[in-house]
Amino acid sequence: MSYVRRLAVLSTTLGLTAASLVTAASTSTASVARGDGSGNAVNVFVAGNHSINIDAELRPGMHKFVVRSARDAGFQLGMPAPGYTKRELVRDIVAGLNQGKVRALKRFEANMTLLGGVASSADEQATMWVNLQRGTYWAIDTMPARPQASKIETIRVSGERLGARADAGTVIRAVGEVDWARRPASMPARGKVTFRNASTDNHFLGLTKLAKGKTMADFREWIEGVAQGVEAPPPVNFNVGTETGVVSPGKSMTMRYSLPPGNYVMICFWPDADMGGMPHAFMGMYRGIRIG
Ligand SMILES: [Cu+2]
Repeated sequence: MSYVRRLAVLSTTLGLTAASLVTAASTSTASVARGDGSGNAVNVFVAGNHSINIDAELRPGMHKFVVRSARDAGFQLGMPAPGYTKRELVRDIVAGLNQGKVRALKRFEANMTLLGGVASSADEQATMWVNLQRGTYWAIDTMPARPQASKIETIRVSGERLGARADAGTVIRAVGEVDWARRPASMPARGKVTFRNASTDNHFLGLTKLAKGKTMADFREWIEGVAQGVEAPPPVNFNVGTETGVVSPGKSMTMRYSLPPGNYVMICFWPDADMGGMPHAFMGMYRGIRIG
């Protein structure tokens, strides 16, 4: 299950109470980085038992991660703070993200710099580009609700910087605390999308398709209701869409995507530690975007 679906399910079943919705009011400009669009290819395989096969040594610079998996997987890259252990990470994921314990969520966010990720399946590989600085990183499959420390792979990034760059494609930015930049209003049905987190909180970019005949007004009504504990069928199809992994403030990632044309909702369900774990979507972190 993807982040969007898992966190949407979690959000709508926990019966979290919502504060009033915040309206996005910010501007941005889309930009495209120059480059050959390739990057240095790193092949990743996520096994059925969630262990990750990836180069343990990489050089700094732009890397293209080609992720294949034996089944549905959520490849995520992060950089741990010095002293933070994989066991602590697992404990904080279980308590913070799955059980909604705010102290664990805060510990997780204080100790992990998140560099993004991609969802893949047995039928469909995923491709992402991330610019890595020197340091120690962890790669994890976020699919299991209870990950194992032994399945988290360590990657050391050192040595001379590689020169490669990558095309950014469509650039989507998170701004403020829990806002999407107002532009772009549309993006192609396939290509590359860069999620740039220019905000102060962790976020992921979820794109989910509005059901036939449904509008953003329907979506707003639904999510405001859900935030108040009102159960109703969503006006979106959570099975049609895509999402990035989680990206920390000041970081960005790029991924390849291909989606059926239509009207989509850009959304983030990441829990807000300062709001008792309330999903960002309940705080207004959604807006419409035309795809195709
Ligand atoms: Cu968010």
